[in-house]
Amino acid sequence: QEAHAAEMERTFIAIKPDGVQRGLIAEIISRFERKGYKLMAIKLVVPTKEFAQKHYHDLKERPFFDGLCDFLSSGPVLAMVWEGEGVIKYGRKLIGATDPQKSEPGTIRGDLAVVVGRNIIHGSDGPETAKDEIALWFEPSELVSYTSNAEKWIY
Ligand code: FUP
Repeated sequence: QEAHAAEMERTFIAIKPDGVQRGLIAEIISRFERKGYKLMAIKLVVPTKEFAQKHYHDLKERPFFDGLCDFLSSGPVLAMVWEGEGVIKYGRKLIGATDPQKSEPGTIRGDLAVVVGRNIIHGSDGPETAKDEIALWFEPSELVSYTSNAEKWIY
C-alpha cells in the first residue's frame, strides 16, 4: 500500500483566469474529485508574464504565444496537483480537446467553454511535462501527502 502510494502518478492542472472569474472552480474541482483522483496541492496565484512564458515555453514560436501569456498572467490562476492511476492521460480526457468547438460534450471545455483562447483549464500533456510543471508551480513542501479513506474503495 505505501509503496503503491509512493509510485502514484501526478499531474499539474490549472484553472486559468477565465475559469476563476467565471466562478467555475468548484465545478471543475468536483469533476476530478468525483472521478476518484486525489488533490495533493492547491493555491491561487497571479502569475507574472515572465512566469507564464516559462509555463508555456514549448509554444514560444507560435503566433498566439504573447497573447496567451498576457492572458494567463491577467488574473488569478488556481494551480493544483492531482494524483491517481492514469491521471495525466485521463485528466486530459476530462478536460477535452484544446479547441472547445471540438471538445466533446461531457468534457470540461466541451461543457463550459466556447473559444480556444478562453478554454478555462490547463492540464499537463505527458509524464515529463507533468514533472516539469509541478516543479515550476510548486515547492516540494507544498505537496501534501496523506491517506484518504476513499482510496481502498477506489483501488
Ligand atoms: P492544451 O494542452 O490543450 O492546453 O493545448 P496547447 O498546449 O496546444 O495550447 C496551450 C494553450 O494555447 C491553449 F490552451 C490555448 C492556446 N491556444 C490558442 O490560443 N490558439 C491555438 O490555436 C492553440 C492554442
